[in-house]
Amino acid sequence: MTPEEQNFMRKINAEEKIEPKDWMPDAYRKNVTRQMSQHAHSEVIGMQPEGNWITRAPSLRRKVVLLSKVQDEAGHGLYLYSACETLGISRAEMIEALQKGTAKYASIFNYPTLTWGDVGAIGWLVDGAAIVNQVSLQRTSYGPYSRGMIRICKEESFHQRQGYEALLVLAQGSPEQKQMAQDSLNRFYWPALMMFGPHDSESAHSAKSMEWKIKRETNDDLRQKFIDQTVPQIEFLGLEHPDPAIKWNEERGHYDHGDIDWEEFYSVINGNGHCNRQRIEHHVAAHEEGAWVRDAITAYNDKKMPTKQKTWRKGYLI
Ligand code: BYC
Repeated sequence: MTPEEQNFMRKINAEEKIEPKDWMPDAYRKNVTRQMSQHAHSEVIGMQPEGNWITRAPSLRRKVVLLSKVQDEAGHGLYLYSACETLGISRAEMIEALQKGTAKYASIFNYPTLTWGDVGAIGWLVDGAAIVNQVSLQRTSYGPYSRGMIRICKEESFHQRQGYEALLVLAQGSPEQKQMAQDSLNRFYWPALMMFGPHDSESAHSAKSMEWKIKRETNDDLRQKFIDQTVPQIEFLGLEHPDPAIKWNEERGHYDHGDIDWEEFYSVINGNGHCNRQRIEHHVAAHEEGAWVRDAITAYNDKKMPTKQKTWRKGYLI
């Protein structure tokens, strides 16, 4: 190992954060950029399924809560894009990769939101799964990512609670409302488990990401945590568990569970989910509609800032 590599590994082993100006292996930079930019894309694309219900929220209170949550997701995307830019990639490049399909976003957002119950299920299950993952990522080795996660987790816990509460009201309502809650649980439970990624044995990036402490817990370990915490939540709602194989295993101290449909997972991440095309088309349209805002910011910046400080490219501060 070169002295630079030795110092990098010393920091990783000593739980010191890697900061933007520190030396880091190219493969580390590439891997954190990949994960963090895809995380940012997930936050931004993730606004669409819930945004679909803002105009149809069942009460003013629900509408205000949902608006606030969706705005939070935009904020999470912005923190993460900014944190990712510290690695030397511009926001324009990240967005181009998303729109061209070379960068992924969480598979869950390619499922449609058919009923109001789905909005509750997203808050409860999708944000709930995201929290399990992101609490672990608070200890990621890249400083800006770790600090971003600490802030994001605080907001996510409100998201999870509002979703669970919305489903609780449905589950305690009329038989039709309870059925709506059950149907949303049935459709979102398995895709929520897929959010943790493939099995560890199939995960291309896990070994290196664990060694470099980019990831602190493996896909399967985090998924198991989520499965375990969800069982009593389903019981409290008085709903049926969508997995008939779910069973407490005294010896393991965890729930055993049925198999995930990995064919479905790979089909969705390869672009063939219900909504993949719609999500990207919508993002492209919104991005084009917003071009005048970026142009206006660039023009304002050109006018106001001394030449030396001008660090804008294609409408983004870099
Ligand atoms: N969906 O080697 P692996 C939110 C890809 S948003 C799509 O295990 P890794 C919210 C993976 O990228 C919060 N793709 O990868 C927002 C890789 O492909 P590439 C979202 C997936 O990175 C709005 C390949 O499969 N949270 O909460 O070690 C409203 C091999 O996988 C998925 C995050 O983004 C998937 N589910 O581990 C509501 C967390 N799984 O890049 C809520 C941050 C895997 O080689 N990300 N792939 O083309 C992570 O923790 C990790 O990236 C993952 C995957 C655990 C997801």
